[in-house]
Amino acid sequence: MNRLLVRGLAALSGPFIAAFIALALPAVAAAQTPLPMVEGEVRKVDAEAQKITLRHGEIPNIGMDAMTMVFRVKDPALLARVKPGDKVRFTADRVEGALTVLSIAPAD
Ligand SMILES: [Cu+2]
Repeated sequence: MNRLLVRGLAALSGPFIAAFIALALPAVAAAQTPLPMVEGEVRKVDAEAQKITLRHGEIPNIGMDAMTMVFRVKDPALLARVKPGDKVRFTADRVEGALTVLSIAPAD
């Protein structure tokens, strides 16, 4: 490699690394911010379609008021823990454009 190119790369890599860290840190912080727990009641479970119908309270992180609606479920194993009529607490977020339940458990 010619010397000029090596010097050029060395000069660029410092700012590049700083920019990378500046961009990556907020993403890490965002990923670690816990989603708010939402109260709900299971209306229907469709394990085959990986969907669940929930009557839910307000979901502040996606700006949604209380209603009954169908969600996708991130992991079908979540559906084994709940059945229609159960009072639950869950987290939901928009994943690839679809409103998706990321965690769910029977309420105490
Ligand atoms: Cu809703």
